[in-house]
Amino acid sequence: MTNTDQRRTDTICLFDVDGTITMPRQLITEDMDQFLQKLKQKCLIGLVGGSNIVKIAEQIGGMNAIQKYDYVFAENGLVAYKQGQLVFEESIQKHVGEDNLQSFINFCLNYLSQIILPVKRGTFIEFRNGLINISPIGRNCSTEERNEFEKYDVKHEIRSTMIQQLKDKFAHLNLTYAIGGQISFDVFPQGWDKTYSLKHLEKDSISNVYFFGDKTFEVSRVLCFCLS
Ligand code: M1P
Repeated sequence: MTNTDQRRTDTICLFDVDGTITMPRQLITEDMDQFLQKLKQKCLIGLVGGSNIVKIAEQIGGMNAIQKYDYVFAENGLVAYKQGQLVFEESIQKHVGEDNLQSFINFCLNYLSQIILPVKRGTFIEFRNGLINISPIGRNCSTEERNEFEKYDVKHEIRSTMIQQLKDKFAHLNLTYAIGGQISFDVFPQGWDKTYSLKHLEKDSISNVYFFGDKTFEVSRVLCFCLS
C-alpha cells in the first residue's frame, strides 16, 4: 500500500496563510511547501486567508500552485477553489443588495462629512469584495498621521461612536463591525469570518477539520470543533 492509499478524505488540515504558513505577506518557504505536500499524502489540506486569491497565490508560488492544495479559500471562503478549480464566489453587493448598500454608504459619507478631526485625507470608504472598510481620517494618510489618529481615536472614540450609530440605523442588515487596525473599521455580513469556509467543507461531507492559525481566538476554536 502506498502513502497515498492511506489518505483520509474525511479529514482536512486547514491552514491560515499570513503568520501561519508564511510570514505576513511573504512567500512560503521551501520547507513549509514540502511539509504541506507530505501532509497531503495523509489527509486533505487547505488554506484559508483573508486576502484575495491573487495575493494568496503570490505567496504560495503563483496561480498554478493553487492546485497543490485540495482547497484554497480566499477572502475567508467567499472565493473557493477545489482541486485548483474555482467553485464558488460571493460578494457583499450580491448578499446585501444594491439599494441597502447605497443607503449604508450614503449614511457613512454624510456622517464622515460632519466630523471634525485634526487632519483628514482621502479614501474614506474602500469597497472590497467581502467587506467595506471605513476610515474617518482617510486611507491616504501618512504613517505619522495614521499613528496620530490611532491615539486620537482612543481618546475621542471616533470609530466606536460611528459604529454604534451604524449598528442602530442598519440593525436589519445583520452586519458585523470590526476595528482591526489603526485608522479604520471593517463592515461585513455576520458569519463572514474564517468560519465561512466551513460551508464548503460541510457540503463535501468532510467531518474532521483541524484548523491551524496564529491568532486562534474564539472564532478559530469554533472552527476547530464544530465539524468534529
Ligand atoms: O488587518 C487589520 C486591518 O488592517 C487595516 O486596518 P488599518 O488600515 O485601519 O490599520 C485594514 O486592511 C483593515 O481592513 C484590516 O482589518
